[in-house]
Amino acid sequence: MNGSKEHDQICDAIVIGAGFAGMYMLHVLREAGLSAIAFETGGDVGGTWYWNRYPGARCDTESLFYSYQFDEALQQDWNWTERYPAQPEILQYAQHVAHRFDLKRNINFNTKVTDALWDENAQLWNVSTNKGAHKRCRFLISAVGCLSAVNVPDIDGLDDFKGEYYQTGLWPREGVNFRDKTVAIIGTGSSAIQSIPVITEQARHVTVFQRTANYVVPAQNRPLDPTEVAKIKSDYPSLRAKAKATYSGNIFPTGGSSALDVSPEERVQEYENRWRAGGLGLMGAFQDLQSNQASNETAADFVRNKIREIVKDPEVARKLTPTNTFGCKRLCVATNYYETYNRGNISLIDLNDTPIQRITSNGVRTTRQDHDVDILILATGFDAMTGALNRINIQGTGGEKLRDTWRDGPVTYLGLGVHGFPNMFTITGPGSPSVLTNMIPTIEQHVNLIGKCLISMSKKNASRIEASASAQDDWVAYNAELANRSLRVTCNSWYLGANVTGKPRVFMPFVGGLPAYIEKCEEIVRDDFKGFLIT
Ligand code: NA7
Repeated sequence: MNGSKEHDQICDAIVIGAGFAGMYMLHVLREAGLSAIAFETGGDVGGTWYWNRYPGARCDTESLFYSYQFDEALQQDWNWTERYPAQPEILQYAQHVAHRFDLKRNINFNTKVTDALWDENAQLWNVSTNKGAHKRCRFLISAVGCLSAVNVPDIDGLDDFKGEYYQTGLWPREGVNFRDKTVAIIGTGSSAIQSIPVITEQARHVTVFQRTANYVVPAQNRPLDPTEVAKIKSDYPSLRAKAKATYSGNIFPTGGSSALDVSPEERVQEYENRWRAGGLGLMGAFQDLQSNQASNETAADFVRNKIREIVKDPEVARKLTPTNTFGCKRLCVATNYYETYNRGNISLIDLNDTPIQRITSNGVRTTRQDHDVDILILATGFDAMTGALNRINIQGTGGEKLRDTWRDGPVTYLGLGVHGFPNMFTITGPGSPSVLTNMIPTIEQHVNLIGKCLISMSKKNASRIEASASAQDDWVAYNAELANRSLRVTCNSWYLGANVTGKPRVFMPFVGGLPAYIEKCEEIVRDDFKGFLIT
């Protein structure tokens, strides 16, 4: 669609982003009879899955649950082929949803929102884009995603490299040919860990530059069996409800209360069962793994032993063995990650022993040697949770900039609204469970709440909503208190912003679990959106 044609029209809502959050938000707004458009930087729908096309990219949540549940016919009709969906299949699903609900007619693709300025007199947001469009709307809804602003680390000489250069989070649509090539990969988070086994199968040699060893569990991915799928689909409502009642919105069996309550043999058997089952379920083996360091150590040791069993070269196994708290950084789920280090065409450089000095025109120079390569890949993650919003010039009442309000870390009420930024909602914003949960159901919960709020406002003829300063302060303090009780604050994770130079160290997602969060949201809805000032 052509944004400039509608220059003077005021729409009810502008949605920033057309990933899974933006698409569903558009649908809900339209169903509520509101006029809405979306702006999307990418050339099509899919959000983070549009950009993260690196080899091996796959979701770490099971496909039958990493999907929308708002429309029964949709969830019955769509057929996933594998236990964990690969990136191309997730994009096909996004396309299917966009066509099924005719969403694309309201989405401006290849268009980045640059500014959003609140006009208190008119009670409207003025939104500008890099295409020169200027639009006004009553409500600004951020669906920018938690992991969408790519983090480019401050490594000297990045621009000097003369070979092929890629970032996992901005992977070229046409793909990359690794045949007979030498490759350097910087980073060992989920993106690297998924892509390294696939790239190593194709390339001549791969050199991995690791700053922190991560815990990696096998996905145990497999094609889905039609009988299993039919069984899940016939029981979808109760399985979805069950998932919603768990800490992370996933369907792993709930573990015992403490890893220390059972014998060492029973404990290891529990870990072994979950390792064999595959995926993130190991995190839920016992309920105190993120609150009791001694319990946590038992899970950490279990994975460390697995690494020593799998990796044949003891020195490589040593380097791959994580020393930090298990699950403190996001647990990585992959296929054949540790096994790949038994191949002859891969080397692992521990940056703690030999730091990178600079990137040269030919490759990576560490304090020990030059590693000349044909292809350099940065798998260095994201400016998570706040980066995408802070890169837009968002100004609320009195011209206050969001990035200034968040200078010392993000502050929100429920991760949904920010004091000083009226009529702005942030889907899965910092302060909500978001990245600690299965994202699509969590997105739906937020979008449904925003939809209810707008319908209620329209019934009351209300035009302005803003998170109250006191409700926001209380929520921020509560979140910080819970986070400080968790072992999750003990390492340099992206949850804390620790991966981005200069970013304030604040635990950004709500750590109290999905059930507690949903209960709080339901309470505020019952209480006429308590904590928000509606006028
Ligand atoms: P992550 O998980 O943030 O991983 C980034 C990796 O890059 C991680 O190993 C970092 O080491 C490393 N890194 C970052 N900056 C540097 C520098 N300057 N030098 C060397 N190494 C560096 O991002 P991913 O894209 O893999 O995954 C993000 C999420 O997407 C993931 O958790 C899933 O939820 C999906 P560090 O650990 O900071 O020492």
